Amino acid sequence: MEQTRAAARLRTVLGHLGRPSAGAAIAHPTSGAVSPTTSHPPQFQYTLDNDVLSLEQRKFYEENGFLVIKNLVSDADITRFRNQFERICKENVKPQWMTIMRDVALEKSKFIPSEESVTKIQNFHGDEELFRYCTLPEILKYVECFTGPNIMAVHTMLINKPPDSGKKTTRHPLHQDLHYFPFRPGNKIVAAWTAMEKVTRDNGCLSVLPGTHKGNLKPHDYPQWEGGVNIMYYGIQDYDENSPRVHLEMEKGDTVFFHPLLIHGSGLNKTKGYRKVISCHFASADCHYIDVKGTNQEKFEKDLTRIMHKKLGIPEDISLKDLYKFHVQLVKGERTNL
Ligand SMILES: O=C(O)CCC(=O)C(=O)O
Repeated sequence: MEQTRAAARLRTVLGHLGRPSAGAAIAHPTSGAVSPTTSHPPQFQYTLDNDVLSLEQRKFYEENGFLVIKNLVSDADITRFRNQFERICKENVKPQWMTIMRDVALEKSKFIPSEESVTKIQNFHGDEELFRYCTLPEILKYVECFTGPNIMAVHTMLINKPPDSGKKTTRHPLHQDLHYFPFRPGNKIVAAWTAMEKVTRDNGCLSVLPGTHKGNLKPHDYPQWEGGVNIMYYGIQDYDENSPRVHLEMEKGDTVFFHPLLIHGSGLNKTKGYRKVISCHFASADCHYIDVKGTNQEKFEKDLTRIMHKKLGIPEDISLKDLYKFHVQLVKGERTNL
């Protein structure tokens, strides 16, 4: 019964995405007929009133916790992000505060400064060229539909998923991004994730469990994977196995916006190429900080501050909240709170 309901739900989501089954390319998920209006205006919890999203798009996000906007970021901008990424990997430029990550399967002795040895860069707010992504008007126009007019860029990443070595370490376990954030409410936080090239199931596109943004923040821990797991790749053990999963195959420039409680992850990169995406999490400047001590997020706080201490010399006893206060950046409106 549960499985039948799940299958029906998956059909509905795939119908919205404009494709007949999981694995096929997404058609235009943001277009389509607007549902007939009813005499009672719908009550929305996850999106704000403005004239950017159609009624259908709002309903889709409310119901599923994500929304794909096709062809949002230009080829010219993506080329600029790629070029800057290459300069960073080759160590031609060394932006401040950035964390460079390498796959757990890469042997230290084989390291040479190149794109092939960097799986992810985090916190690129110190790099003017990459940070342009977080200020693009076409991105912020959509972000405002979730956060309102005062917008902070709170976390940035460029992910360069390498070809899998056979150890399956290129998977990203299912997780909720709110686990990493010491501020609330979650409904005023949104991720923008832009494909820098075609992303498919073969090169490890994003997988999402539609509707899970309506649940709570679940306990996260490192999965017990035989080949090892990358640092900070926490996962959820307790999720409904029968929950429908949607693989977001996207073209270069397509952007998905998603809620920080949406359960998502990404698969193995089975190709020989490096799958690149650029991403920023945004939050309303009206959000408030929370203390994560005594919560399931505390382990992450300890891990992160240990790394920041080792790599950047930041005091080890700094709280997650203070770490964020220090690096979040206003990108639109006023810094009211965060
Ligand atoms: O791009 C990916 O592979 C997944 C990224 C992701 O979910 C994350 O870093 O939170």
